[in-house]
Amino acid sequence: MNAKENLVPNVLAETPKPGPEQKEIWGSDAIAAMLRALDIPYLALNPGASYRGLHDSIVNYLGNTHPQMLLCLHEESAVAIAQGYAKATGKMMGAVVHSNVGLMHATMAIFNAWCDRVPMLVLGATGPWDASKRRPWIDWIHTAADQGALVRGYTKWDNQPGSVTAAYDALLRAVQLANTAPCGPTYVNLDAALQEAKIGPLPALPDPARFRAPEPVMPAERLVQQAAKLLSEAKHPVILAGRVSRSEEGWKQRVALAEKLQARVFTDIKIGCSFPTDHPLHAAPPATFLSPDAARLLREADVILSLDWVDLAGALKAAWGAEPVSAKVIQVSADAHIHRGWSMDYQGLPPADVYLLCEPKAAVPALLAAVKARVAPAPAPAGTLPPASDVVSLRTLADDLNVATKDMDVCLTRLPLGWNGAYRHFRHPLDYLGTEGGGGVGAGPGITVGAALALKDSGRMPIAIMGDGDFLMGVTAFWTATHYKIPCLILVANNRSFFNDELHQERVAKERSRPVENRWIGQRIDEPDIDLAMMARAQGAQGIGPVKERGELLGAIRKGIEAVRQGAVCVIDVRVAPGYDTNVTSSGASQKR
Ligand SMILES: Cc1ncc(C[n+]2csc(CCOP(=O)(O)OP(=O)(O)O)c2C)c(N)n1
Ligand SMILES: [Mg+2]
Repeated sequence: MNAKENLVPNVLAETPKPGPEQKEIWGSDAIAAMLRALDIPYLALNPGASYRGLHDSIVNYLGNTHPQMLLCLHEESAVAIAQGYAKATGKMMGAVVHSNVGLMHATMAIFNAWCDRVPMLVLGATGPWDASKRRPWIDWIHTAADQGALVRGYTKWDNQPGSVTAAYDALLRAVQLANTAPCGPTYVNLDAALQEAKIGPLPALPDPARFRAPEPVMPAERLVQQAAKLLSEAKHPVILAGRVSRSEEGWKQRVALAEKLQARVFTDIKIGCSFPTDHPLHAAPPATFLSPDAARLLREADVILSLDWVDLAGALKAAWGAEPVSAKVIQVSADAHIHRGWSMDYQGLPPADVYLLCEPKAAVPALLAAVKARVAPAPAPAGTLPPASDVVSLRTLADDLNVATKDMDVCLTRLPLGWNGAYRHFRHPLDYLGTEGGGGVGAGPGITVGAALALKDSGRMPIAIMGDGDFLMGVTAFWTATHYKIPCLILVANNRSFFNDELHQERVAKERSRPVENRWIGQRIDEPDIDLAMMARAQGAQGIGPVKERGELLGAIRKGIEAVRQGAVCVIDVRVAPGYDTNVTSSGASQKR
């Protein structure tokens, strides 16, 4: 390929030796050329014979750059890395998974990416579809009729192209659809025979600029006016700031809209931060479920503006229960375009008195211009926390992290289940990226590595705080970070348990008058106690801990930050006491996930 192209630099010198000049090319060379034309920067992958053709083309035809391969030890990590990258940038990268078995490993992570509405290109492969070309045994077990059915319930589109030019089209469409709001993963399954066919000269590549995702759809002026009138005349307007982009401009526009309306703003810990949590109009610490206090505040609203709130019906139910919702509801969301039969991640059906079927980024500037300024201020009560103690807990971990990162730009790539939204403020759209979307434990490591890849050399330090269960399920993702020199800091809130589910067992035991003290059985990760720092060191990362004393915690975090500044991946095993802050529990964090 043309060496003068403006290529994404290879993040590690995994640069292949050049081979002899070749006149003939192969099907997978053309597919690789199309991936470069589509500007896919990286392909996170675990290898497999079903795509050995494409693998060769990325290495020997493209020179392993733009896209560059990122080797992963598990397909679930490959997809989670692509998710983390998209969470931090809003842009897609690719993941490649081996025919059926690799895709089977990838499914949970694809589901998470779907629920999180991130753009992603997943490439797969199948043993030759033409049975006469199959090698005995292995190609047969790696060929499935309708492989895309494995992921069709949680991908936006899938296809198995039958020729190189059809593959061009499939990739163009897959990228366009994945990037069209609501964003999501798409799956293209590349027949091994198609990849390995000699095709002669490269078929002309289409110009991807002509197949881009559309610009955001603008809301109808009449609806903007209706919504603006409701908001301007409201006594207690509320904004539910939900799924929005990481753009600074969008952040400022939301702040301006809230201030012009003097509207209370709620945010959601399930998704990336959407509004400054220390703003006087911010209503309540972000949480997974509305706390009873937050629900009471929401109930005071007479007009609610939902900016693609993940579970609007659930929030209204928390506030109004079975009673009719007395507030007028303005729904701003394009999400209905992705609502289908298999997955119910679309949540309950909310009422909408005015429905703007568009993204918040299209509606907010229009509303900002159309609303009249309200004067009545609506100061919000600050979130309250129980007093800190000398025990190492999530709370003290948060306190010491806040001290250690004062004046630093940090991106929290992961937070554990028991996190209380009042522990730390978010003041910039990249301060916090939200959760995995689909409730799939084990996503934290991969998402962190993907986000850290996106933030490399940005001056903003990626820091994850994750449960030990989450860490252990996805731990080998950190090898990809050490191998490709992607610095990040991981604080494991290690309560040596799948603790969330201990709370469930406690609840069931109480309900059935059975011994609550048995709640740990089948939940506790103990005897042997796992040395998490050693699991980090085993993969070339730095490992600190176990940190058991409060007095050691701040120093350990500072040491970790310094290591990451020097380019390391660093894991700190923090032995937190089991237990969540009461207002997290009462806000429902212990409900079924
Ligand atoms: C793949 C998957 N398996 C099981 C669960 C059920 N589950 C929800 S939370 C949780 C515990 C997670 O443990 P950890 O990350 O250590 O956090 P902790 O509960 O201890 O705060 C489990 C097992 C899940 N959500 N996803
Ligand atoms: Mg745990």
